[in-house]
Amino acid sequence: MTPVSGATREVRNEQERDLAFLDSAYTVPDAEIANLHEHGWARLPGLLNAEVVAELRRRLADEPLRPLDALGKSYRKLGGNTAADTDSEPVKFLDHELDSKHNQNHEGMAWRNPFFRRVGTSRRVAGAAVQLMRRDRAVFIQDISFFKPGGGGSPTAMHQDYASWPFDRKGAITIWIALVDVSEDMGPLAYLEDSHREGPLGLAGKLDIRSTYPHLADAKVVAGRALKAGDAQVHWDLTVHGAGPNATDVVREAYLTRFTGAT
Ligand SMILES: O=C(O)CCC(=O)C(=O)O
Repeated sequence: MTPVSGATREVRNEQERDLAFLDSAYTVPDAEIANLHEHGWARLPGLLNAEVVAELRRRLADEPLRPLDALGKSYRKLGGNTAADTDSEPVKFLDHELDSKHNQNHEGMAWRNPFFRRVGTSRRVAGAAVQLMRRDRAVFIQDISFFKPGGGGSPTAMHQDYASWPFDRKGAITIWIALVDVSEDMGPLAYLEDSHREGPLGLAGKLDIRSTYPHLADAKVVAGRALKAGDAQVHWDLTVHGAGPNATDVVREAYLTRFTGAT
């Protein structure tokens, strides 16, 4: 057994005290629960405190980034002809490999690292999830980060999560937690209101799903407002969501946890 010095023990005790916040309850306002069920999204201001946010950022910095070849090919159309127009340039698509400003992710930390598991399954975070889902129990699926680079980080195209993480039933939620103060020009997460009432719309990649389903062009874009570090937003697996570009020089850091229903 490795001996632990008094100073080391003191630092550990300090960290434990900071993380004890994770054992505190977060009471989700009824209006936010109702908004999730009626309109597909909710706000959780102050879900995490500064100490937990700082520890998440510190630990994420030690985690490997998800490799590019783990990402689905993406299909934002860059230009070229249409299928009917064979004389002009062939159609070209932008994929993650060609987009130096794409979102960067760390994935599945809680499956291998007890610190992230503690956050994801904490009373604070998982307790909020069950209130939001109006369930007694929920199953923690995974955690993932979304870091949007500064200096023109690419937008996140409007999409549903369901196609990327399909289950035998709908009804999973994502809790998207800001790890830095996010201004409106950094690409905070936005939603198409009421879009959770759509069925599964399929994989969108980098293509805005509204271009495949033109009726969604009329849907109201909601949220997408400034957030403080530790504030969170929530959406269903069928809620269409995306984010604008990051026009600032600061990386837009977000940490996400997903939960699905348990019978
Ligand atoms: O943070 C982003 O830009 C995208 C996040 C996302 O797609 C999600 O929350 O499922």
